[in-house]
Amino acid sequence: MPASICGTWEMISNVNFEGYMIALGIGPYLRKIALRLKLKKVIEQQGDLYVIKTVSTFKNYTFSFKLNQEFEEFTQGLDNRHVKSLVTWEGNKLVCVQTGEKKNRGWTHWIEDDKLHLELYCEGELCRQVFKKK
Ligand code: VL7
Repeated sequence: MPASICGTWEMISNVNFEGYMIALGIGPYLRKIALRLKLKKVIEQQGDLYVIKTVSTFKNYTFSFKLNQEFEEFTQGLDNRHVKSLVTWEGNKLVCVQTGEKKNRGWTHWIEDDKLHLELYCEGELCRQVFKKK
């Protein structure tokens, strides 16, 4: 059983968020605001149903999904795209593939040393975020 990713997590590092946002086509003004944010993750799970909230003082993004089931995701308030998302466990990693206009897009969550890790990737850009439990 993978270590639980549930709970409230606070960002402690954020590498190449800028590159990831550029790959998504986010403009310089929004990027500047976004880069200064200390993001929080609030993750809840009931059986195969997950809710991941990305929370900040600027805006929040909530996203709910069932494991192993492709669904439509609208990245409202982020890059505002419609993608088809599929989330699965691959070993100890929670892996999401986001199929749409942007190639090679998705994210991966896992626990390592009591920290929540997140890799966000899009078209060759990789952003690494680490969160500690609140
Ligand atoms: C991760 C933001 C940049 C627009 C606002 C700044 C950000 C945060 O995909 C994500 O998380 C996954 C995995 O945990 C679950 O949905 C969201 C944030 C990526 C991309 C776009 C800059 C504007 C505000 C809400």
